[in-house]
Amino acid sequence: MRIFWRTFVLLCLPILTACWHGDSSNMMTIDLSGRWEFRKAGDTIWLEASVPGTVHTDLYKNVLIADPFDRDNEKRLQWIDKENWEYRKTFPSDPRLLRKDKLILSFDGLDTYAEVILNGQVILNTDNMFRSWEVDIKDLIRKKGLNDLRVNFTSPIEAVKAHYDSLPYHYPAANDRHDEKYSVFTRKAPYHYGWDWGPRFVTSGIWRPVSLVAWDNARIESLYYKQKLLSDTSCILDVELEISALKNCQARITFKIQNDSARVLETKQISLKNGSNLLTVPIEIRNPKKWWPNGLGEAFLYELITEIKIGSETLSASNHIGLRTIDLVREKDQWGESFYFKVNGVPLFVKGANYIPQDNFLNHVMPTEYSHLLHSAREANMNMIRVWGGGVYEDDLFYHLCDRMGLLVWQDFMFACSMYPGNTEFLASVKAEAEDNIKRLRNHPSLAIWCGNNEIQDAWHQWGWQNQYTEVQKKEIAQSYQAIFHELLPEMVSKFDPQREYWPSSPASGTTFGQTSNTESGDLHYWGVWHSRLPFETYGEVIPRFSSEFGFQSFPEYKTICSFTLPDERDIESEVMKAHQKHPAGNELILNYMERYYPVPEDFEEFLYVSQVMQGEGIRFGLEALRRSRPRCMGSLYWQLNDCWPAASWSGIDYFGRWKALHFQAQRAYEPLLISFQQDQDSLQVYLVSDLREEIAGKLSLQLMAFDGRIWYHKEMNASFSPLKSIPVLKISTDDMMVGNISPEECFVVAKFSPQDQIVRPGIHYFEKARDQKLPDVIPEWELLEKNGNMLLKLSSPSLCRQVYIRYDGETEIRFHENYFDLLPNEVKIISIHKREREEINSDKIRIFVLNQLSPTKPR
Ligand code: BMA
Repeated sequence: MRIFWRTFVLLCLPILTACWHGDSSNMMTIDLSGRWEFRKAGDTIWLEASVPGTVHTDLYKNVLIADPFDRDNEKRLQWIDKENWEYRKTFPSDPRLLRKDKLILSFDGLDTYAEVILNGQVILNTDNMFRSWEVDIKDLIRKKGLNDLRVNFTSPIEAVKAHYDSLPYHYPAANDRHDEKYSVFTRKAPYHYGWDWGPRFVTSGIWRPVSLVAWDNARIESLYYKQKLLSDTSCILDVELEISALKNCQARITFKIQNDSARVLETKQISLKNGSNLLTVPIEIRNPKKWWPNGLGEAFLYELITEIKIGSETLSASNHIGLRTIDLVREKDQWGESFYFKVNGVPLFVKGANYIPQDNFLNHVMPTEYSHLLHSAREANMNMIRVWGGGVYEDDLFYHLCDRMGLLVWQDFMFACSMYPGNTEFLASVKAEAEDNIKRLRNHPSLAIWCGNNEIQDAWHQWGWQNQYTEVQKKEIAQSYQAIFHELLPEMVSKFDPQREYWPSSPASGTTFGQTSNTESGDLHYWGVWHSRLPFETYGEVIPRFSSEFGFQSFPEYKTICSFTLPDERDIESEVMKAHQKHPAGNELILNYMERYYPVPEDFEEFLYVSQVMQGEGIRFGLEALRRSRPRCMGSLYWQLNDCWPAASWSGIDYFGRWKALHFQAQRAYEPLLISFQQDQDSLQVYLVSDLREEIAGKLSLQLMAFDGRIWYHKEMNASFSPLKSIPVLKISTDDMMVGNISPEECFVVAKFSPQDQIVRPGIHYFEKARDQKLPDVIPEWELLEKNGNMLLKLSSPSLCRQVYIRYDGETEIRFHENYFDLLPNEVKIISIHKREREEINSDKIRIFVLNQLSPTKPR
């Protein structure tokens, strides 16, 4: 487990959350999170517990179990989810609370089957991790002395087992991806039951904060800024408010822009009646500043304050709002039907990745980790993150950071890779879950689209799931699917967030049940590479309209592996390493592809390195192919951005936040201006791909160079990057270039664009796979430099060095600004080093890997 400091989290969170949570001075909130007690049901001794938290993390903190992520401990901890667990806390009655008219106990999240008892009385039963819950406790709270609050969790397995066993048929379990036998009945994060990149820890616990909330007169239950119109001169927002009032009263409502010296936009008198009040107030922002996704402009946010004055009391709420239009454009064209997002009228090529929860134990994810991960996405030129449907609806902080960083969010509802029941109770639970989360997230400008589920439609129609059922059963299961993803969820989106698009399943070719994915319309998950073992080259052949998943695994770096292994377990096939490789064919597939494309090192650390090089270069090839094919394809979300534990996986950033080769490669492939190559039978085409709105003109120079630096061919021409386009600007026959005695295994092409070489990275093309290249037996020369207190690493080499990986083996956690790059002959590269202040870098601890110099490799 990552080390975590609760005090740090507790100190930071209020500061961070206060920025965007509504608050009102007539309201009083007491946080009941923090220290609780827990025990296994039936035990007599109570132990210390933390809220938010889970049973697993509380057991670990009490030293009752070993670190769940260490070695193969996972398999020894499977008993935890078969038990029932009890939590308790006592708290005094604050007299100021008691004086308020209304007093509510509020749970932001309970995982999952909980019975809540206050002072001996059952006040709540829950069955959905994704919901928030409130109970009026005004009459139950003790006027004097301590209150006794208990939350008893039933095992999520035991809670559904009898029901599961009694059914005449079972819902399809997702092939080899996870064991979800019992999960379909439980509205709980699907990945908790194990996935092909994550362990099985079926948690229970109070996973989000608990508080007491008290108020007089009235409370704002929900606030929705519905954008009616946005032009360069005006933005009209309909503010839809839901206010609970405790009596009939007159009030004055005022809207202000905080970041414009609290300028008042609108103020008016309103009447509230006892009970629930719905009202809509239009407001106008003149000469609005628009919100833009990363790469197209500033992600500008207005802080809007809503105040309601009732007598001498004021209710207030603050929200950060971004003004932008976003449309999903699906129009017939020469390739079928388009599928792209238009933001403020500008067609956006989506660049991003799929996001999974950052930990199996969500209380371990610190604000700094959210920030590091999303900053990393932004640094890699991403503009969209897909919150994948097998995890959770993320924390407010996640969306808040996405708003600030210009990262659009593709938001799945939390359903993945299985069919679900459609009985009334289940549908009611999903309905409440959808309402809670849509209302919570709809004001975020980053939120681009709601999507029903991950892969279920394709799975039902194409993965052979139907074979096991009778016609009647098939009909029944399909009807449940229809009810959830084609009726209930779209209805909820159009009711509570009517301006956002709903897409029933990712992938899909249309919005009708049965429109499975294809390359002509909608989005596609392309798993020909990896799951179907097809070559990386197929990334250049299968061009979807929007690629929402494709990926390839690698191992994390050595330091990460050391965090969960003992020295003698550092072997791909050791039991412990296999316990951290969740895809059944994972190791074999990595090896199989490595044999096809790269030298296969015998040495463990070099093997890890080559696995990352292969993933990075393979996916980069795919990313560039998708960008080259703009506007036919308008999106690339690779699988996957991050990890939930230290393991082999498809991620580009590992569990500790360390960038793998893939993240560096994605950063390059996602740059706004890209020089990219397409090799055909006997020619090479150079593409200039631009995501910018203005034309960039200059000179393109192209050289064919031997690995030792000798130039064999040279060409220069005027060329320009056309706004928002991908244009093949040059086509040369390979015969024309490869004159003389040079063979494809010993040369490459480099294309540079001047005078914009500061913003356009040279494009490099190889004719042969690394496996077959005759790389010179060199390693870069390097030295550490210090400039204005910053540490730099200077590297150079007379000959080409392929995939230079600089590793720091010291204690200090440092990051090289660039890594996993090709060093061109005679190039001098200066890399900045990110480290914490005052920490020393020991040059003896720097180690360099290159494909040129691997220790003995496996014979072919
Ligand atoms: C995708 C995802 C996940 C899975 C990944 C790798 O389809 O939706 O279900 O982890 O493939 O197999």
